[in-house]
Amino acid sequence: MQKFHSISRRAASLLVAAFLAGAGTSAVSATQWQALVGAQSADLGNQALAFLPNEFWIHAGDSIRFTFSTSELHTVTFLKPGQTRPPLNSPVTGNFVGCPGTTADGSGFDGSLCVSSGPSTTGLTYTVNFPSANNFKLVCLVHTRMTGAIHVLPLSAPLPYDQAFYDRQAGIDRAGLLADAIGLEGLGYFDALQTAHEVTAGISAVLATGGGSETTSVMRFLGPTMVVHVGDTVEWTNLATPPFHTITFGTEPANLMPPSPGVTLDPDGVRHGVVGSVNDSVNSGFIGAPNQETVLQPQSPLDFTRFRVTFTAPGTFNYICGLHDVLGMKGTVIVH
Ligand SMILES: [Cu+2]
Repeated sequence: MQKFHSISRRAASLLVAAFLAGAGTSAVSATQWQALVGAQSADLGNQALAFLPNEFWIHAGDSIRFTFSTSELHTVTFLKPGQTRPPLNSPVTGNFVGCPGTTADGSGFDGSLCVSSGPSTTGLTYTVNFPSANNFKLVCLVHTRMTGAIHVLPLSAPLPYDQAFYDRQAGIDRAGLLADAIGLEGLGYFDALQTAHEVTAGISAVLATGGGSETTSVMRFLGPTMVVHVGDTVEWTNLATPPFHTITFGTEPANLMPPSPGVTLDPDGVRHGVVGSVNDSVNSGFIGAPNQETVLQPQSPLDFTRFRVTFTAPGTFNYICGLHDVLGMKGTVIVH
């Protein structure tokens, strides 16, 4: 009797131990990590187009909750490896393209099906789960030079960093990118001073971490207040690598990408418009330097980086960047 008691007690304690061990393992896995999407200055003019941080090492079964933090639009997107990057909006409908489309908050990504949020701003979050081990590329469909890397490791692998480390990384990156933007503002202003009647239409710089690229961008028209005479021509130059900007007078067209009818090309290839009344609607189209040279790809054409406007009547002419006026990217030309 005594002996039986001790065997059953030992069996019972072994059972309890096995149960506790089992419970321990499942409790260990599934962590929700936190990341920020973008950062901005108080006046919204300087934007960090970056995932903060833009590299994670996590376990299979974990998830990442992305918190959108800017008035500038961004997406959280995981394309399938090799999937063609879609345009942000359909040139036909103007609607967001995406995977196509968006996927539900909390979707799982394992590389077999694209996962994407819609274009989002401050206050929205988007969570992605990672059920299986692999290394994945994170992109934003609004900004080409804004990427990241998610390393999903098997449960048995130790993780190199904790959330506190990622928060510090995000803070350092955020501060660095916004500080760089202040430096770029000075450069953009200085550049505009080099020639008469010149405005810098945004300036940016692309940087990188081990996880991918990030862009710091000044979403402002920089340069002295533009006061000119009837017949004078003002020139805008976009010093940003992305993003695009526009110079838009009057009514904003539904599709900002092409220049408005009546805009011609100067012999040096620069788009040129004429404004003769405050009721005139003239749009530069997308101005910027998106094309990068890529080995084994056809050489890309020269970019439309500038826009010129001749003013044929006196008045005060307000204009906007049709893409970033929500961030305060606006200007005025006074013509005497
Ligand atoms: Cu973005």
